[in-house]
Parts: sequence; C-alpha cells; structure tokens
Amino acid sequence: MAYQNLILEIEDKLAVLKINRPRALNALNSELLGEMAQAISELENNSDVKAIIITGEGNKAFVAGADIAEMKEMNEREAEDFARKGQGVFTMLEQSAKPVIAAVNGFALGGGNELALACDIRMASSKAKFGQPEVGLGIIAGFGGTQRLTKIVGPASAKEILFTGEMIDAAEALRIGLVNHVVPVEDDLLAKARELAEKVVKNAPVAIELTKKAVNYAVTADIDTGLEHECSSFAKCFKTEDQKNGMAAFLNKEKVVFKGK
Ligand code: CO8
Repeated sequence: MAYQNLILEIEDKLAVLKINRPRALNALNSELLGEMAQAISELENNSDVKAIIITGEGNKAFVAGADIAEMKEMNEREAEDFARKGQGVFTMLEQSAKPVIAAVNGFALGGGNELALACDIRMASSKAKFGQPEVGLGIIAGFGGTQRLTKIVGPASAKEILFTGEMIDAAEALRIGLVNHVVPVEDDLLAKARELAEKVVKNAPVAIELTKKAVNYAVTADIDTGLEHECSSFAKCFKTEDQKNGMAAFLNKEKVVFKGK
C-alpha cells in the first residue's frame, strides 16, 4: 500500500522502511505512527520478508523525535493517548517475528532514539547523534525510552542521557552499548545494514523468530523461567523441516536452503 510518510522497499527477502518526513527531520506525528503500524503489519504478513531495516530519509536525521508542533497543545489525556500510540507501534516492532535492524543515519533524538531502541540491532553512521532531550521541553521520554534505554545501557548511563538531555555521538553510543556498530560516514550505511541482515536471513527463519522471542524473554524473566522458555523453544525447532534439512545437509556436507517451516 502507498504511504505518505514512509517509503517501503522490498527486495531479496529484505524490507527497507524509511521514515519520510525530511522537512521536519522525520519527526513522528500521529499520522506517521498510524502508517508505521500498518507497514509493520503488512511486513509481518508478507512471508517473503525475512528481515526489516529501518532508516531515515534524507541526509540529516534518522528521526529527530516526536512532533513537537503536534504535542505543544496536547492536554493530559491526549498526551497519554499519543504516548500509548507510539509505545504500541514500537512494541509491534519489538515483538515482530522478523529481525529488525535500525540503520541510524543522523539525529536519533527522543522518539527517534526510542524507535532505534525497539529494534533488535542498531547500526549507526559515524555522524549519528543520539539523545533524549525531553526534559528540556518540560516532558519525559514517552515512547519507551525510560524502560528500553535502561535495559540496554544500564540505569547509570540511561539516567545521564535522560537527565541532561544532551546528545552523545556515535562513538560514545558504541562505548555504552547503545549501538552494535558504527559505520564511517564515507561508507554506505544501508549497504552495511543489508550485509548484516543477509547474514541473519540465510539462517532458519523459525529458529531466528524463536531466538528473538527467547532473548526478549531474558530481559524480564528470572533465569529458571527463561531457561524453561528456551527448552520449549528448542524442542519446537524439532517439529520443523528446516531442522531436519539443516542437520542432514551438514552431515552430507551439502548447502541447505531453508523453507521457513
Ligand atoms: N518535531 C517537530 N519539528 C521538528 C522536530 C521535532 N521533533 N525536529 C526538527 N523539526 C523541524 C524544525 O522545527 C525545522 O522546521 P522548520 O524548517 O519549519 O523551521 C526543521 O525540522 C529543521 O530543524 P532545525 O532547523 O531545528 O534543524 P537544525 O539542524 O538547526 O537542528 C536538531 C537539528 C538539533 C535535531 C533540532 O531540530 C532539534 O533539536 N530538534 C528537536 C529534537 C527534540 O527535542 N526531540 C525530542 C522531541 S520530544 C519526543 O520525542 C518525546 C517522545 C515521547 C512522546 C510522548 C508523547 C506524550
């Protein structure tokens, strides 16, 4: 389907979803969030798509936050609805069966950083800048930042970023574990993200999906419950053709093509 604020390209098992409001540095408004929810559902239901890359259109921003012009006149009820909407969309990404890679090509601020945090893996251009500037606007992070940032970088780094509202550069983001990789600005970030995605999608899709769920589970579960979850997910793999074919191919020294079932 056609989107006003997104560009969706699907090629060779990979979907690239570009946030496309460059005149407002890709700031997230309600309309855009609604379109994102539709696009994520569309990708979830497309069995040809095995991984999703999210990036920002234009050469300046990944996403410079939620739309301040839209938020300015909100009352308490409207603000809560808006926060729930953004949180809901980002949770869809986090819970998607498909791996999601953020290719952070510029400013990732406020809701933009929160979008990156909801992705499974973050790859940044060396010119990317990250931050949660909400406190300088008189609000707090509302699209999951207080929760996911804390789980990813730990409470001390999270509090410094959330309290100061200051931006950190890509090198610092790498140092604190906010991003997995930094790509020099002269290199093609999207090509590097595709390379990484290809390393993932060559593997068995059901195994990737179950791994994503199990790792997400580890973030909140105690170790015993988590290990039990891992056991039952491991066992589920043995109901798939991909497990039979993958192991047979290894023993026969052949190359396997996984079917996703
Ligand atoms: N919302 C709306 N418009 C924006 C936003 C934004 N977040 N960011 C940039 N824009 C617009 C600017 O207003 C400007 O528009 P115009 O050309 O019409 O004046 C255009 O984009 C270009 O921006 P600048 O001229 O400011 O570009 P600079 O290169 O000078 O600066 C910055 C780039 C540093 C990124 C700067 O634009 C900036 O600081 N942006 C705001 C960053 C910010 O504070 N983000 C956090 C927003 S709050 C948030 O995300 C909360 C999420 C949870 C919400 C919960 C709901 C209740």
